Amino acid sequence: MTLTNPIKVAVVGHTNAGKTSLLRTLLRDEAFGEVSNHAGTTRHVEAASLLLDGKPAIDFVDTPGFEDSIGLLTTLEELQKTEGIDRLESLRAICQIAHLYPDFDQEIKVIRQLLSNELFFYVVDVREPVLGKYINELDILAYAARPVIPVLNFTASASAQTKIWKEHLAQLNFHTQVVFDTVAFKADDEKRLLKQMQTILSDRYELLESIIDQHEQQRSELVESACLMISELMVDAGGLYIDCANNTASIDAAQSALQEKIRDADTRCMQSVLQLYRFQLASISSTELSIDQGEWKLDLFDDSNIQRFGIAVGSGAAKGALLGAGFDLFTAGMSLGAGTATGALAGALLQTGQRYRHELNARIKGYRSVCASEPTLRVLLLRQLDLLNKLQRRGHAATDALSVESLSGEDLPKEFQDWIKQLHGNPQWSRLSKRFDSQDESRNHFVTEVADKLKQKLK
Ligand SMILES: Nc1nc2c(ncn2[C@@H]2O[C@H](COP(=O)(O)OP(=O)(O)OP(=O)(O)O)[C@@H](O)[C@H]2O)c(=O)[nH]1
Ligand SMILES: [Mg+2]
Repeated sequence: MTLTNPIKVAVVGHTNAGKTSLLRTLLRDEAFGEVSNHAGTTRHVEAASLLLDGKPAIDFVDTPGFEDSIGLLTTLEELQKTEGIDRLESLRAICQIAHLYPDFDQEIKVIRQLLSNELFFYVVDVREPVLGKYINELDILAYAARPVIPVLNFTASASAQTKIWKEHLAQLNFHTQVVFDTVAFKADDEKRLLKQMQTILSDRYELLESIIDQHEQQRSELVESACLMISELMVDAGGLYIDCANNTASIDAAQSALQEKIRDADTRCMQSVLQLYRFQLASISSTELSIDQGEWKLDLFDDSNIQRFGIAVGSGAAKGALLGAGFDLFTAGMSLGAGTATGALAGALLQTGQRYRHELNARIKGYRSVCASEPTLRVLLLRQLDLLNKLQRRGHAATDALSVESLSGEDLPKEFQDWIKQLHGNPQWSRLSKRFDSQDESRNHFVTEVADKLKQKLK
């Protein structure tokens, strides 16, 4: 591709329409500018570039919102009459004598951008009726005689009047409009916006095509990397055994150690996935959240998690008291002793004895081993997958709570049960374990296979 200057785009519109939010989403940057529900949040022009191969490809400017377009239009018309100048010249004139119009301080900042950019995105809050002030804003944009793409924002809202806006805009000759909810992100909408730019800026076709390609490539790389991270987590958590002596204190200590290691790995994975998708941990915060400041709100080993995720309690271990504790306990001998978990232990042993024969045989009689139970691993995987699904659809302008929902076990690949068997049979695959064997190549093969299946499961 030959080197070209970046495309210069000004994002304009009524105050509070979501201009800064649009840029946050397009730039994948939650920290860009300031976003708030109050009118007049952006007081100054702010620039940022969308990069292609590390170089600026589109230079965006965010602008303050129009507040008094009716007054501004009247003033511009007066200037045209008194000075005998045309519409474009009246825009230049008002910038030169800006000090005479302190009330239009914000609007004149916008006009300066109208004069120095090659394309405008006009952001519309489609929850609003098509009022005269918006038509006036479009009139002022037309003075600059540059192309405009109306961007219909808030389209995912229940009160969106998208159709009415489209009809009105078409009547005003704006036939190339795009729907783009900055919070409920859809990759196709973003692509459509870039395609519209291609039709309008035909000499920028190649550059825009490269941006579209880059977006697609990045998107598939992100999914690939995130699925690998989640797969690694499952292998690390599922293959981890902690040995302990056959007494309550020792078993308790082993359970705590197991929980801590798996919890940490789970949190680290969640944080890595958030970072991969460029969501800041600190920005995701609320007391109601499932994720707060990069921490899961609901503990993986919390009973209610298993219920929330609607997991069928089927296995012998799961039926017993061990379900709540989120781990399975194995013993080489049948001298289980009296304890709250006795029934479950017996169930676990009877059903899993075959599966873990190798493991069990390796135990010295009287010693035990704890590992994460199948329901726990199910929750672990479902939560991570649900988060990933949500991040794929989350615009970087989103400020709402990020939470995982109850999913049914059906959302996991059908191979899940078999994976757990393999993991429990291969403790040397877990990087959390003392038995980890970095030379075991079958681990990589397994991780890739799981990641591929997880990718297919994504919605
Ligand atoms: N639900 C939802 N909220 C949005 C969307 N776009 C913006 N918002 C919210 O609307 C409010 C205004 O968004 P901003 O991006 O600050 O709007 P702006 O046009 O830059 O506003 P000014 O700078 O004041 O002119 C904020 O509370 C945003 O979180 C959207 O598509 N959906
Ligand atoms: Mg703003």
